[in-house]
Order: sequence, then C-alpha cells, then structure tokens
Amino acid sequence: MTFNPTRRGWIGLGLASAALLPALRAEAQGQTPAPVATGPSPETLTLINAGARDVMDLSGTWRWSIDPFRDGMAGFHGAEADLGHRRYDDIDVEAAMTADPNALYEYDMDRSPTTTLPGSWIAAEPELRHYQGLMWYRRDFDHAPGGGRVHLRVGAADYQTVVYVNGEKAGEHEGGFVPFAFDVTDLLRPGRNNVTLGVESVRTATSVPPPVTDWENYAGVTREVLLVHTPATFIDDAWIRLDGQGRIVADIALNGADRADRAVAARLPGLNLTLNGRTDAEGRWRGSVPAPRRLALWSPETPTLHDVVFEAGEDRLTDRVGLRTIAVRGEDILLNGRPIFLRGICLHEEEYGPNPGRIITPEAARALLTEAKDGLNCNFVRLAHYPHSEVTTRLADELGLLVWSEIPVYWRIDFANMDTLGVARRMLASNIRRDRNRASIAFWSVANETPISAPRNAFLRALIRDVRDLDDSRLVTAALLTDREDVDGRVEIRIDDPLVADLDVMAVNTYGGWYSHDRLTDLPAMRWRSDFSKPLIFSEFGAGALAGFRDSGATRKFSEEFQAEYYRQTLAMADGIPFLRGLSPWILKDFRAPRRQHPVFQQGWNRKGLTSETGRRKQAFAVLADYYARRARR
Ligand code: GCB
Repeated sequence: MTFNPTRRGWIGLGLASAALLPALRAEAQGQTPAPVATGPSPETLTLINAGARDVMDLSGTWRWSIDPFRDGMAGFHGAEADLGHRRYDDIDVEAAMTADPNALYEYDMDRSPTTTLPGSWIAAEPELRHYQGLMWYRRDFDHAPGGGRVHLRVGAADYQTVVYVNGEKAGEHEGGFVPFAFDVTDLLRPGRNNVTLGVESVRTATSVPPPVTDWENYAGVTREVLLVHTPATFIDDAWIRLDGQGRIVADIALNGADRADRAVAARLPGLNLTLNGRTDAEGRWRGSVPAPRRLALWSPETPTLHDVVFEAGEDRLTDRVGLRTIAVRGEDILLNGRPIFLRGICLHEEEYGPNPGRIITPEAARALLTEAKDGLNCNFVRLAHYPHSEVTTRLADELGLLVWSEIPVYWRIDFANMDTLGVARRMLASNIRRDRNRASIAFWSVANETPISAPRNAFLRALIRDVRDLDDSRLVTAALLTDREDVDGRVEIRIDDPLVADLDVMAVNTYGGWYSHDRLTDLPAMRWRSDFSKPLIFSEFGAGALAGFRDSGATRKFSEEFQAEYYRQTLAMADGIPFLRGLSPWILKDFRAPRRQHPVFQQGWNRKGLTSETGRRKQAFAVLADYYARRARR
C-alpha cells in the first residue's frame, strides 16, 4: 500500500525550476507519484475492546502542521523528504538551529499551533473548512517501562495515516472509519516520548470510498488515540454469541510468543457459565455450551446485557454483551425466532450543531440515538455509509436499537482493481471484528447503489464470502439499484439485481417523487416486483426540506409540507408491498454535503433530514413517528 495523492506532481510544478518541469510532468502523467510511505502494510492488531484495558488516552491537545505540498513525505523532486521538512523526526528544531547556524528547518512541531483531538480539522479552524491534503499531528507523552507490550491504537483517521514514534515508523493504514493498532513497545524509551501522525485526507479513484460521495470528508483524526498496555501474550480478539442451535459460542485469539496451548476461558458470571479450553498452535480457541433455559434475550424492547470476562493467563478482558438470534425465513426477518418489522432511520456520523466535526462523544451519540428511539419510535438504525464510532454501536446495544452496519463501497468504486478490493476487505474485516460482540448489529451491508457489472458482482461476492467466514450470526445485505417500467399504464419497479441471490435480505433506496417527476399522489399505486422470495428493506427514501420553509400547498420542493406529503405517500406505497420487512428513511438530520449548493435551500447541506442540523424537527418527523407508533402496535 502506498499513499497516492493524485495531484502531488502538479503541486510540485509550482516549486520546480524549468529544468525539472518535464520530469515532474512525466511523473504526474505517469500516475506514479512518490509514495508517502512505502512497503506493505504491517498486520494491524484487532485489540478488541481496547477501551476496557489499561490505557493512556492521548485525546486532548496536539501540535499540528499543515503540509499542502507534502514536503514532509517527499522532496519536491520525488526523493526522500528533506531534513528541513520531516515533521516526524525526533528532534528539537530550535536547539538544532541554535547549535548549528547553517542548519535550516522549515517546520518546528514543538512550536506549532495546537488543536484538540479527536475531531476533524475542517471544523477546527474556518480556513481549514475546505482543506483536503496532508496534516501532521504531534504530541509528547511520558512512559515508564514495565513488563508487557504497548500498542498505539487510532480509533479512526481519515483517510490514510502514517504513524511515527520517536522518529521511527510504527506503521501505516488506509481507510478512514476503522481502528488500527501497532505494537510500539520497542520504539519507546523511559521518560519523554513523542508520537507523530501524518494524515492524508485526499482520496483517489481507487479509494474506498471514492472521491465523489454525498457526504463531507471529515479529514483528520476523528476518533481517540490510545496507548494500550497488555501482557506480552494477550487477547487480541474475543467473540461470544448465541447460535441458531441454542448454544452460546465463544472464540478467543491470542497474540504473543506464548499463544499456543494456553488455557483460556470466557465467563458469564451472571449466568453462572464458564466456557474454557486451550488454544491451538495459532493461539486460537472456540468453545460452546448449551444456553440456559431461561436466558434473558436481547431485543429492542428488552436490551438485556450480560457481563462477560475473557481470560488468558494474566490477561483479562471484560465486556457487556447481549445474546439473541437473527435469521431469515422466507420473506420474514426473525429476531429471537419471531418475525420483526424494522422501524428504522438512517444516520450519518455527524453530531448535532451548526459546525459538526465528527466528534462522537457519548453525549453526542445519545442525542442522535434517543431521537431515533424515543422521538421516532424506531427499533432500527442504518449507520450510513461507513463504520460509525464504537460509542454509537455500544449505545445501540444499551438503548435497544438494531443496527445496519456498512462499509463505504459506494457508487463508483474501482471494481476491477484488486488493490481496491484489498482495501474494502480489510475495512470490512476490521469493522466486523471490532463489533461482532454487539447484539444490536443485525446486518452487515457490503455496498450502496453500485451499478451491476461483472467486476462489481465479483467484487461484492468476495466481500459477502468474507462476511460469512467472519460472522455466521448475522444477515448480509446491500442497498441496490432497481429497474422501472411502465406496464399497462402503471409504474412497476423491479428488483432483479443478480446479487440478491447471494444476500439474505435485499434492500433498495427509492426516491420516486423527489428525483423523478412522479406526482406524489401516484406513488401508492406503484407496483413492486422481485424475482426473489426474500425480505425487502427500503434502506433509503427521502425528500429535502429546509426547516422553516413553508408552502401550504405542499407543491414546492424543499418545503416542510412537501417533505411531509412525500413521507405520507411513500409510506402508503410501502404498505402495499407484501414482502417489505423494514424501512430506514433518509435521514435523521440534515448533514454536510459539499455537492449540495442551492444558495437558499442547501448551502452545503443535504436537507433530507427529519430535523435540521441543530435538531429542529420538521413536519415530516411527526408523520414518520406516528406511522411507527401505529406499526409498533400491529
Ligand atoms: C442516496 C445515497 C445517499 C444520498 C441520498 C440523497 O441514494 O445513498 O448517500 O445522500 O441518496 O440524498 O440523494
């Protein structure tokens, strides 16, 4: 994996002498910009539930230095970065320049301005609002060597990150929404240490997600950075769940030199249950026991969580988990064996407020999820279009909301590119490993609105196979595109994507009456047909409205009345689809979307929220809340 900032060569032109121009142009045209970091990505650790360990939270004040020309990554003619620009060096720049008057440094991390992490830079300073490129972050911390190992874990950084500790490279990572961790034990020294993160936010045609999306690219470090202490051999991954045969099944994977043939256990003290055994040569173990007869199952109505303790030698990891089953029978989705209708809503990872920075504190997540659960009467949320914070998925467990979790395989991914597939697979695996213990997660989705083609089908099938290998206790889905035809003067919408054969549940996004010229009153008469006998979810439908813009006739797009009427008619259409088993309309709250630039109605926001960005409810909010209240009583 390499950084691949597409415009690097052109940026370099501004700095180059005339003699260098042809070479730079060739580089820019040859599509092989100098890598920011080279070599294969070291295996990142899972470090499941790292927050429950002995950690030093590095959230708070960091120094930062903008690097729009990426001089800290490479010299302007493509070779190694010059000494004077290498933000990651373990050096006191001021002392070096004082000691040697000939020395030239054009940065000084110790004297750079400060910012607060986690949080995207776009919300931190007005002049960074539209900056996409490279940013360096640096902070010091104290370390007292003890036994065991120390790992540096980044909750999420958008989009590619290179990590240095005391000037030595610890690792690099691509993908903005999943955690990664590197063992930094051998890079630490007693006393003062420093960590430097280089975060590149630009995405290319081969990235996941691609550069063009309908949401804000929240550049920077958006989740917490932790130093995690573990014993020398430790529990890297642990997973417990209820299977379809009434057994509680646990998996443990150890990391470290002594991982083979080690005694391990998973205890559920509240249930008086212990599962134990010994790891195999790779440090893995799986065990199972019959579930107790009167096991309190997790559901949206009764989100019961049980304490669990995983043990391996001196390592001990605690969690709280729900136990439940989710399955499909014919056109029904069964939760704990009973058919369920999903009363959902979509969410982006964006907190309420006029200037969100993707800072999902427990309070921010609670404000969003309680509005879904208590305000709208939801039992389900679709966390679009990428893995959201663990804070959110843990809160969904606690509040009782089923979750659709997805990776950003969105619109125009480079489906023929094996590197792109590699990025998507790693992101999917990280997301699943991070959240397999969350009872709330019912669906892993592998794609959103991806046009059918042979490479796309192969790409998505590889992802579906991965999901099934990694987690057999949940359903696989994808938000698909549909075909539409006029049959005897009536609109017929067909779901005939060949991928449905590989999915447990089919899902479609539908915007008739908003993006199409259909009259809203014609929506209920539309007929939905599928070649497959599977449950269907409306994974999106929605219409824009600017909070406070009114039109009593309900004919003007962007009026609250139009949006409310759109909801009434679309819900009437939904009621007529016999195999529909759930809805997650688009979307809880207005969200930042740079492609939405109507100067009066949008101003850079997608206005399909049922509330404004600050949480003001629009008329359609009550339409959906009432509909769900009635549905819940059926
Ligand atoms: C969609 C996309 C979503 C967009 C939405 C819209 O189908 O999946 O990301 O934001 O439509 O508002 O157009």
